[in-house]
Amino acid sequence: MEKQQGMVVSGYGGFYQIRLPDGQIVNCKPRGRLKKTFSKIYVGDRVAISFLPDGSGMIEDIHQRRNFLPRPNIVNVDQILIVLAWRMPAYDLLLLDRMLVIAQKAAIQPLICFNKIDLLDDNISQYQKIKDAYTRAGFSVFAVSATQNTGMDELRAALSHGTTVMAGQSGVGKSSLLNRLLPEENAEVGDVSERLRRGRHTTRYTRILQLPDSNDGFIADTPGFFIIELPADFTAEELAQYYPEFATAAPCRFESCLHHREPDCGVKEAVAAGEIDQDRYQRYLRLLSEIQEREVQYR
Ligand SMILES: Nc1nc2c(ncn2[C@@H]2O[C@H](COP(=O)(O)OP(=O)(O)OP(=O)(O)O)[C@@H](O)[C@H]2O)c(=O)[nH]1
Ligand SMILES: [Mg+2]
Ligand SMILES: [Zn+2]
Repeated sequence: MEKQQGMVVSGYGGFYQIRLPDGQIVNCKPRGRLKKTFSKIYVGDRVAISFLPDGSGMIEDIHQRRNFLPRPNIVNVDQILIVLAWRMPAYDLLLLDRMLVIAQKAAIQPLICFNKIDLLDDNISQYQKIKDAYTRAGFSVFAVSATQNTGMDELRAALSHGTTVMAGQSGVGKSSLLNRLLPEENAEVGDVSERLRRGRHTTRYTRILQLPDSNDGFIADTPGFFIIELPADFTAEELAQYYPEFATAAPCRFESCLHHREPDCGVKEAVAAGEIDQDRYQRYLRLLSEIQEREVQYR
């Protein structure tokens, strides 16, 4: 039987929507035997399907995954656009650092997107300081407003190739950005509770859409979250390797230096000299102690 290759663009209730190379979407069910060999099918999976007489399809094979992102749950992505809001809900830089670390461990290129920049008011220098810290660390930072349609051209250019997944707290404006990028889509947009200052989990399912004027640019909208944890297999020793700016510091005396209590630490010297952002370093210590506490617990 003839098989076709495609990509899982969404899935719920036991059905998966598969996009074929020509753009056609086919509603599919997985073959029973797949459930035994693979625990789950994820959005982003590359699959082979066969057609049933009624026009629906059957997922026959799931191809090897390039990478796996635990949260939001998606596979085979090239970039993660970490979306924060300037206000409502207020940005959380510890959450940002957590996501930057998780993305790098999964070998996914992170991009940082500050949305609701129209709410910046007279805090421009505060924003500039944050932007500088992350830019100097080597990350791309975008400032946009989905509602005012500002900064969207730069963002669009950064998303034109490969698959980008948007991730961030509920209410930061991921679906609003999607609607700017794909004006025909009309994704449901929620409001932010006045009392709690956070979103209401409007988006329920992850789905991948093709960007206009692009052959191979895809964007995924995902449900928001409140908290995110470092994966359980994260070690204290590897954490620093996901802080690119630490690599610019002079070498430490000890090769196993965690840049915390050790003497002759190049990273601490660079922080003291103002070459590495003090706040980023403090948040690094927070994550380090979190991992260390966990390691003690499970030992
Ligand atoms: N002021 C302002 N409000 C915005 C902007 N972008 C989005 N919003 C508002 O923020 C609220 C939440 O937007 P959504 O797009 O639903 O947020 P989301 O990230 O998709 O939320 P979840 O689906 O719950 O994860 C809506 O009321 C939007 O109108 C912006 O640039 N500026
Ligand atoms: Mg949404
Ligand atoms: Zn050190």
